[in-house]
Amino acid sequence: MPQCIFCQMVAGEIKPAVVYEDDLTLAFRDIHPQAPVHVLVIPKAHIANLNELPADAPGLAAALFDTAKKVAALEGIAESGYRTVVNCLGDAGQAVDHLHLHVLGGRRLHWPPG
Ligand code: DGP
Repeated sequence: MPQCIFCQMVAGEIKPAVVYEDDLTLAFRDIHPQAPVHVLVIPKAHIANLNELPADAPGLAAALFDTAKKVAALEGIAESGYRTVVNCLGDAGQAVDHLHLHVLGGRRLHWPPG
């Protein structure tokens, strides 16, 4: 899906600020950070949203969270605390139709979110 901006990043056609990468996932800085640390973790395969994450691919879900943990460690927020968020579809405000996991930290985060 070449028109997907996150797929273009995976393909190397757009170069985000990459924090971590492995065979299954890519992690890069959000262009509109909402916290001192705001990194997006995506599957390299195009999956439009959380509803589309295959039930028979538990390894991919584990890989996304494993990368989020690595990002937190690399960014120095693993011990102070951080939040992971997946926005799914309209009411959640999902703006990019490629599954992504926000990793937010580096400040006190409020609850509930807006
Ligand atoms: P969401 O609302 O969960 O779909 O968040 C999408 C996020 O993607 C939003 O926080 C901004 C980020 N984003 C959108 N376009 C780009 C881009 O071109 N580069 C980067 N690094 N982030 C982007």
